[in-house]
Amino acid sequence: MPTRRQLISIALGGFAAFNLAPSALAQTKWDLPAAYPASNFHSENLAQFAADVDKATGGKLKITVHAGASLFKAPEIKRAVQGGQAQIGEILLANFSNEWPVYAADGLPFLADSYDEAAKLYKAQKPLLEKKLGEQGMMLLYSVPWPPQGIYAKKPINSAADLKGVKWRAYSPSTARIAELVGAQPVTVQAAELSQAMATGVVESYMSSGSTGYDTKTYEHLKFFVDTQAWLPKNAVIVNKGAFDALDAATKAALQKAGAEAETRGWATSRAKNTEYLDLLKKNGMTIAAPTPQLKADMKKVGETMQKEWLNKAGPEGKAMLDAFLK
Ligand code: PCA
Repeated sequence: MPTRRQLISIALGGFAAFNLAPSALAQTKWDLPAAYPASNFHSENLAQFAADVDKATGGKLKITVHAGASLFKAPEIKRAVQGGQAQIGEILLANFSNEWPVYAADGLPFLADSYDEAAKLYKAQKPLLEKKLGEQGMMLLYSVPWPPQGIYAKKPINSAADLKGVKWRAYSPSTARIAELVGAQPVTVQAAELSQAMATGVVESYMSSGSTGYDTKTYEHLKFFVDTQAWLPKNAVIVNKGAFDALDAATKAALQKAGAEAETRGWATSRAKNTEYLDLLKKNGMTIAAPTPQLKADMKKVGETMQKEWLNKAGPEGKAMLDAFLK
């Protein structure tokens, strides 16, 4: 006859074995497609986020970051997450303005043109982003801005007239619209193909951050950067809701905590690296200039036109968001 103590230990042993087996098997693997190179600060932040999740869940949730548009091209990532081909992904919100203008509120020139303004805009935009993504079967995990956008060109740009007829790379509907308004020739090229497009002469000008200028070695092709600080578009990390719901409570909490930390870290890094990138461009032979008063006035007009157009498309929902931001 086993003693009472032995019985308890058998029972506990059985319980432990029963409990261990499924949790040892329960490793979940997620793919995270991202559009920018592994060395980009957004991608580095994603790598840190994935490592944090791994650590916090004791290896239960493994997220593989596929940087450089290696799994899906930038405009395809949102649909991939929505359809569950990827459980989580990083998108550029401004890419989706044709789907829903509010996604691209941060892509409007001179609406929010500093980190503080961008944070304020995010606050007004966030509840709407969460609602819309929710309706589409997804969740917003976090969002981080690119550094402020300036103009890369082959020659000094002193006014909008200097951009007439210039081959202009757009990454979003709004950057294409800017080209139309200044009389440049827009061609949509995502960051992953930008170096190639400059090398072959398809692109001789574009607007983006110092970050993308540095990532793509723009200094090898274009020598001028006008630091217009026109807007700060955001990347967003989105999650498929079904994939999230399949996680246990502790894993869900770990994911959300790591996401919140990645957001705080990302904003700080973006801010800190902005001047670093401009210094690196200078070191590599680029001329960095502040916009002339004429260019400023011209671009301000472009911004006003685009805000009007945006409001017409965004409707009452967009107006309410804008009012909340401007308050
Ligand atoms: N870099 C991305 C989007 C905004 C930015 O700064 C790009 O140029 O594609």
